Amino acid sequence: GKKKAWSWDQYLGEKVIAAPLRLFTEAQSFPLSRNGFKAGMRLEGIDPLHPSMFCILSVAEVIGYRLRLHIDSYSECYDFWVNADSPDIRPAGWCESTGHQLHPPKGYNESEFNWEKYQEACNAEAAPKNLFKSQNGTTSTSKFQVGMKLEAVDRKNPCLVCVASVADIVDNHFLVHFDNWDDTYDYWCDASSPHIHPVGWCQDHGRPLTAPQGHPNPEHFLWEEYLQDNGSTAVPSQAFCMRPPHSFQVNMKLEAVDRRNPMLVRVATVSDTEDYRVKIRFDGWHEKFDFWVDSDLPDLHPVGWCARTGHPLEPPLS
Ligand code: MLZ
Repeated sequence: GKKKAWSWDQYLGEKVIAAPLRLFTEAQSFPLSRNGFKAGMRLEGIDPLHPSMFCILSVAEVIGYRLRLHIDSYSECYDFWVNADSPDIRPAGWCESTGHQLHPPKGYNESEFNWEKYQEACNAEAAPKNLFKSQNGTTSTSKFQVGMKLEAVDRKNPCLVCVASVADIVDNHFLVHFDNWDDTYDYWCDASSPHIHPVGWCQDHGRPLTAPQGHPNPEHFLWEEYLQDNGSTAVPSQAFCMRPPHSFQVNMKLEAVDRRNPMLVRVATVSDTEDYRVKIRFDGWHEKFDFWVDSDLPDLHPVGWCARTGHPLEPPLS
């Protein structure tokens, strides 16, 4: 007989429960608009491997509400996927109008880069401004200022809390940079992030604080001395407003991007939880492939997201 297509409707039941919509962030939930981006359009955006850098990107592929972006003049191996409402992408001219440095493609001079000439040279159009989501967050960053110091989790080495600075601010997000390290550890977050703490937090919580790289006396790092030597100030502690833990529970079903092949979205299950993280298992996969992610990762979606946005969904392995 003919095999019926896989569907959530048949898969869900008394013991197979979809994670409720209210557990997801706005960026994870069903989008309110269509994805208007088209292959070939040019834009500006953050290089995910160097979060401090804004580059020229082209839309390489559009699937449903997702985009594969290419960093112009670099290898396709650096291409990456985002949702169409990502805060990490901006229209042509955004860097100039917000005082951010734009890193032009190889072969172009930073000071001479001109969008109009570039579009002509590539015979490509810039993505129209109305395709970008206007970013209107609820958490205020007004107490965070560029140069201020804080203590932050190194998300590549999550057991380390390190001396860090606010390196950039865009809308309600800011860039966390680790003092004397390169920008590959940097990340963007808002004031509600569980990964950032005020100066003195480690001491108050009996945790070791990792000093800046090359600090002369890393075992005896003193904030007071460091702030004075650098003429810098601490982010005021009232600026931090850590969000409450998520409410995902083990066994809840959802849709999640495959990290190894990020063009794919798979049927997935929450296999374990922590306050601010969930462990993801792709249905039918061995538990050894489980992986932890922050619960607000924009690559997690409610059941039905693929169907709603016109994206293929990879059914469970059987
Ligand atoms: N083992 C790593 C740790 C780097 C920690 C950086 N923290 C911002 C290394 O030494 O390269």
